[in-house]
Amino acid sequence: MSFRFSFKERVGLYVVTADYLERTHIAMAEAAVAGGAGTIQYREKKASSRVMLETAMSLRAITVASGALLIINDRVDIALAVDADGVHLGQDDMPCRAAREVLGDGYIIGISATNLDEAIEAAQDGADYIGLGPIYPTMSKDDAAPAMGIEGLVKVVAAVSVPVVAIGGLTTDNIGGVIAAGAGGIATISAIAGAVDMENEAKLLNDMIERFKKERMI
Ligand code: TZP
Ligand code: MG
Repeated sequence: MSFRFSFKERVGLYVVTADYLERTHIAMAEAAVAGGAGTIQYREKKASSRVMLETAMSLRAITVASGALLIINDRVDIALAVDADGVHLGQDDMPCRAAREVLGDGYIIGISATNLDEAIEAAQDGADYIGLGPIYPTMSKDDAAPAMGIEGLVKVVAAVSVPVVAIGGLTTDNIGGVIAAGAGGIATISAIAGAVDMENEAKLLNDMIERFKKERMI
């Protein structure tokens, strides 16, 4: 049985794992949770369902041991099979309302949006959070939409009441502005996969996110 954790409280640093820059899903997730990441998303576009299931089971063990949330990209069935905390669905995946029918209220459903209209629609359809991006240009997604910048993020934050998890080109150099603009979480592939020491980078990012969120409340 899954529980509906408070995504808003726990999203924090949201690390999206990928076979990218010679990193593996498992290595990224282990380093990320050791560095304090609150959420791990398993994002795999090529592996067979069987391999996905095995990897997702390992990620479930890593996230349960650390108290991080596990979100499965694209695949509602894999999320159910490993008792993940939720799914992350894009504009071409199972629609939010259909996923809710399958999963019920006990699972987190995140929806990708690349603009204001998609974000508003996702929130109206019952998404628990919006994955918004790319904020800045990214190298890790071939078909990424044009970067929207902080202006695009500000508009979405003002229009929806669910947390907005920003993604795309986010690093220690720019997350201050992204959190100040109202992002509820910071999602990244490259900042972790591209780091020499992934755990240390996760810790740096996580500490910054916590500090910037506190400053935002003042
Ligand atoms: N969606 C928008 S950008 C992106 C996804 C999945 C890739 C992640 O961005 P980055 O720049 O590697 O952190
Ligand atoms: Mg998808």
